[in-house]
Parts: sequence; structure tokens; C-alpha cells
Amino acid sequence: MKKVVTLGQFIVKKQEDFPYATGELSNLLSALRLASKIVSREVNKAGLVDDIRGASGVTNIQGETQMKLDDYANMEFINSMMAQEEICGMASEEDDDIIVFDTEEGHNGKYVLLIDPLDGSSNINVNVSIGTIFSIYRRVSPVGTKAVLEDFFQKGREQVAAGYVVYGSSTMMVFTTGNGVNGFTYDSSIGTFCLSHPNMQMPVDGSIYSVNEGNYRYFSDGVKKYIKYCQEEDEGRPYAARYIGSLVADFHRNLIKGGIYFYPASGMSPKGKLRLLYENNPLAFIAEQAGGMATDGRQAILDLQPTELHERCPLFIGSKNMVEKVHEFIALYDGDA
Ligand code: P6P
Repeated sequence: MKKVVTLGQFIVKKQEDFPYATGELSNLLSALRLASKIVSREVNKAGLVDDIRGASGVTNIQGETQMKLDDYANMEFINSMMAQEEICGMASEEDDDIIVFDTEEGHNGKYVLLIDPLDGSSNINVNVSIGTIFSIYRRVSPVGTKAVLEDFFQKGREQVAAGYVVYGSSTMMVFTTGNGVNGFTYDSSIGTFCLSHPNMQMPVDGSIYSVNEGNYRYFSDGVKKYIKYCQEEDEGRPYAARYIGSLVADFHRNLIKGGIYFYPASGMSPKGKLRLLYENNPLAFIAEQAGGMATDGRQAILDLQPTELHERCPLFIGSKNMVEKVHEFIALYDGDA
């Protein structure tokens, strides 16, 4: 009989692996675990909701009209973090500015959390997997003062933890604290995340490429040449084209099977579409911890210096050899732009 390790047991067991933590980081991960269960429950009810993006017309037990799911998920994660003394502030894809927690209420926390509460939420009403992406840093401003922007503008390499929850055929939480990547599958019959994918390693090579080829005409020559390379018949190619339109789902598949996901700069989106602070950085931390690679086409994502809360940057992430190959095409055809 295989021993089941729950996320809670894992956090306690790995306590000594968390840098600086005196139980604080484990409390944060536990809070994220609870919020993820609640969001998972609501996402899985989505099929019962008339208008996913708007008011559902469904009233909850308090008689409140249910909010659209991404706002709901955002509030759920904010509330769960406000209850944690370890957090002094948050940044969310859903909020223009940082959310500063009152220090008077004992928020002398050492950490800040950045989150995309429900990435790909436009896919909910077609029952496609969506996800939550989170990133945790130690603050750089003095403990006991209010969180400031500088706490959120740290390079991705400074993250102390990062992870995602994928709400798919099953709900999984995958995270790293800098000591490898572990995946936990939610068992709703016992209401617990159980370790299902210990020490996840991203295959160094793969045969899947994920990009929105509808934008092909707007890509750089180097990216176009790489896409054609993926489609040639040679050395195990053509690769399979798989594009779910949900970053977390595409990333999760590539983490397990190998592959590359890319959202390049284009004439339409000069910086790409994806956000550096709460999409690219956390997934890049996970990718590198799993032996993969994540760049903006030239430079490691984790080495980029953020200057704006919602800034975008191009993303090439996945199997190391595949990301290095696309770099060759970009260097050859796009120069050192
Ligand atoms: P496009 C969802 O909106 C998202 O942020 C990612 O989850 C997804 O990979 C991407 O955008 C899809 O964008 O422009 O290809 O529809």
C-alpha cells in the first residue's frame, strides 16, 4: 500500500528546506492551499453558472449574488493572505496597484505575494483548464513598515517560492521553494492535496511546440524560422503543435512531457502578452528548478529587472534544448536587437 503524503505533511517535512523560514513560509503555502481548494470548488461549479464573466444569477448561502469567477478567485486569495501575518502586501493581475496590508493589524510580515488568480478565465465557459499562478518574495523594505513597490520589483531570481494550481481534469498544485519542484493532486473525497509528482523534472528535449500561430505574420524572422523548423520533416520532426490557450495548462503539459511554449513579441504586442511579475517569473522559477529554461528570447526571465507592476515581456519556456534552439534562430535572423 503506497504511503500517501499530503501537502501539509510535505510542508512540515520539508520545513528545513525553506530559506529563512521559521514556519512562516509554510503558513503561506498552507493558506494558498486552502484558497486553491475553495477556488477549485467554484471553478468546477462554473458549468452551472449562466454568465461566467458576469453575475451568475446564482446566490450563495449568504444570499449574495455570485461574482464573476476571476473576481471571486481574486478576493478569495486576497482574503486568505490578509489572514496571514506573514504577508505585508500583495500584487494581483486583477488590481491596478499593490494591496498593502495594515501593519497595525499585526501584518509585520516578511513576505509579499504576487498572483494571477485565474489565468485563462475566458476559457471557463468552454470547460478548458485554467490556472492560478503565484510568486513569493521576502520584502526588501523594513519589517513593521507598510509594503512598498520596491518589495515587488525584485528580480525573479530572488523568489523564495513560486507555484501554480491547474484546474483541469484534476486540480493540481505544483510549486518550488528553491529545492526542486513537487506536484500535488487534489483528492476531493478527502479534501486534501496529495503528493503525486515528486521531484518533477522537465525533459531536456521535447516534440511539442505551443504558440498562437494565428499571429505568425507579426512574429520576427527568427521566430518564424523556428516555427518552420518545428514543422520540417527531419530529426524527429515535425513536432506536434499543441496550443490550449491557457498558459498554465500548456506549461504543465510541457513540464511533464517536454516541449516549448512561447508568446513572442509581435507587431501586435511589442512586449508580448504575458506579465513578467506574476506569470513569467513564477513559471520561470519552476522551469529552471525542474531543469528547464525560460527566457525572453535572449535573456533569462529570472534576471530581468522589473520596473512596472504589470509589465509584459516575451516568454520562451520549456525544455532546455528547445529554448536554446529558438535562441539560435533569433540570434541568426533577428540579431542582437
Ligand atoms: P492568445 C490567457 O488569456 C493567456 O494569458 C494565457 O493563459 C494564454 O496562453 C494566452 O493568454 C493566450 O493568448 O493571444 O494566444 O489568445
